[in-house]
Amino acid sequence: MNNPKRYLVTSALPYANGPLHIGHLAGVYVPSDIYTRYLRMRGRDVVSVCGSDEHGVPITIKARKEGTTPQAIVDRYHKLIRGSFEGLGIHFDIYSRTTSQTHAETASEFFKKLYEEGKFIEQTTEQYYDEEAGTFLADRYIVGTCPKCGAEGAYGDQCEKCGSTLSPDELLNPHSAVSGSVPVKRETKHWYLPLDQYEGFLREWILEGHKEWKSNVYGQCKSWLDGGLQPRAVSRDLDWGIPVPVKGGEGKVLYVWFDAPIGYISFTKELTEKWGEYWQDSETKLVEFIGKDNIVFHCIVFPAMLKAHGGFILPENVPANEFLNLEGEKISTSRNWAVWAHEYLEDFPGKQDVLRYVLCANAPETKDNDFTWKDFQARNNSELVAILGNFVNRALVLTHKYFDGRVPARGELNDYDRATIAELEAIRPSLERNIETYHFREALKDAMNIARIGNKYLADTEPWKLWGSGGEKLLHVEQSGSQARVATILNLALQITANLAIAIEPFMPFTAEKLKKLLHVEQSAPQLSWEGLGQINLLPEGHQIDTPELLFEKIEDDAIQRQLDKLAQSKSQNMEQETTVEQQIEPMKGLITYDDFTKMDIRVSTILSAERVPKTQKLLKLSVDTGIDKREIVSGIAEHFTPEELVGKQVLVLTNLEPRELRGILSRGMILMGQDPDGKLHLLQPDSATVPGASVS
Ligand code: B3M
Ligand code: ZN
Repeated sequence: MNNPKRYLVTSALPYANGPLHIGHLAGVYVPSDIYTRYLRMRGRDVVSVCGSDEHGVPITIKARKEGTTPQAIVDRYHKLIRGSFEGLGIHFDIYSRTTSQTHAETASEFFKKLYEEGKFIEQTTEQYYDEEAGTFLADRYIVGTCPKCGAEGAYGDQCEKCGSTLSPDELLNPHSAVSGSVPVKRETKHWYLPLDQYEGFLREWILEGHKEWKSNVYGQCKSWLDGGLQPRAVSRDLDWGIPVPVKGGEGKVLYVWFDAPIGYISFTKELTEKWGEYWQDSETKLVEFIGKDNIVFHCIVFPAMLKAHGGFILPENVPANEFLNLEGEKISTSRNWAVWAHEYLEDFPGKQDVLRYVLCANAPETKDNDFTWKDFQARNNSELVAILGNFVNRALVLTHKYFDGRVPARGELNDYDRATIAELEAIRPSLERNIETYHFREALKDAMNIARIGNKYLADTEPWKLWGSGGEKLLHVEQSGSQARVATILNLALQITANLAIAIEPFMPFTAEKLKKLLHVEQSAPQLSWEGLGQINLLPEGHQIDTPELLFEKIEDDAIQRQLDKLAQSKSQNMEQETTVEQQIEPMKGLITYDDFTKMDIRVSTILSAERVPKTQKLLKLSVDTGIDKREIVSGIAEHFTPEELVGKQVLVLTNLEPRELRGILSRGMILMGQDPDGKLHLLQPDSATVPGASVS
């Protein structure tokens, strides 16, 4: 879309269940802030919209864990996240939250319209239900053993250990995260958006119409479309969220991924009465900044929702980044393997731009990338300090030294000056093209090249050698020929500095502000608007600049070491947690004789039937074929196994244990089990079918 009338820029709504880390910043918010700052500098009509995503199951899980309410959780993190954005100069025209009234109404209306127009299908399916807690269990609430890697504590939708996507039915030994009990299947009705019906539209719109999208985004869309789209549930059985506003929706809420993207619309409404211009006029260019894990929702699901609703524009582009790792490992909130935005702001006060710079210079634009503290230090010391800071400082200091801090007159230009100016002029088109095509790393290089050009210019022209030894300040008296040349050189150097103040602003707004102060120009000085970029008449002759100050300071090893120590601490805590499990392995019992052992009669037995012992939590009544006889055994394993999953299984039974009466049932024998330190039970089974009665020796 060339020359859109206005821009609408959205940034993925961060979940209000944890703080922001550098992965979020590099993936979504630093790029979107650069983009919108640039558009504003160019005088475009742009609104930038974001807010906290405050619904969804993880928030309720966290609340339960901490013994508090979901509202308390989202209040805490909304505040923390908003503060981090402000601290880092990441500016939105509105930063709202999906618990707002306007949002609830907007999302509710959206759902109702689709419902009334028959855009949903209703389907009743069996879902896990926790009888003890009296609630349906969202996938996240079902935990069990990962069928792929064997890790405990895998969720019904995903194993965090190996990253596999799962469905609750695949989990081994599923149990409820709410009560710990074994869930049962129960019927429940939900509304589905039949994505399959939108496949044609999506294919044409994306695969034909948006070949210019980043290849990671286009590729993911293509593979989703080629894989065939399925109807997707847009409601959930949960008590935290926006109530389903139609008949039969009692006790159900909108699925978080249904309501969250509508937040972009609600928040625009909260921002301006003219929200319709931004969302309903085809001359608006909508750009959605996201991380790669959000691609399907923004490129497939949300557009299908918008299409089903009608009347809204679609995104022109969805520039999604890949992931940022930290010191070679995946960033992980639960393992505290992250650099948290709010901690960075505390540990490195005044250095917001250093982080913005490093995260942009190293942004995971085309592939996953790694953040290391050594690289952070190196980029600060050898790029920001040595290139940008150094050039600006030299230009300002020399101006003070020779011209009392006044911009000297520019005399005749020589060929070298003209070549330098030509290089400077070439920056702007490249920088613009790179930002407008979301190549922010390259764009940042363009901006930094202005400092490189400046450094080289001063190094090659050597004004300090030209001035001569006297060093008197000679603005108003007759200058020697070479001193006039120094005036020209410093005039150009200062113009280049002013160019820098413009070019770095989208990337490093704090530094741009500081630089403008040093140049003694108004923050919104018209000559330093974007249009000034590439010009050499930005600072008039005689203009007084301020006393030089350093823009950046070196970051010493000890500051970096402190950060590395922090990470090392997370790592050892993680290891401790893992080894405490090992340490809980029971010590060996006292020795017994072989005779003691042979007294035990252990047989492979087949479980013939199993049922819960009424009015108990833990007990199952099993009838087993021991080969010797068929008998009943009462076993305290009901919290670990469902009756259905036991029937037909072969297990080991200690058959000559003294019979015992439990709840009026005579239990004859004991099923042998393996038990993990955390109490989890495993059946012990022969590795292939064995005749019942086979003895263990
Ligand atoms: N809350 C962010 C995430 O996946 C998710 C984005 C919603 S954007 C509508 O971390
Ligand atoms: Zn796994």
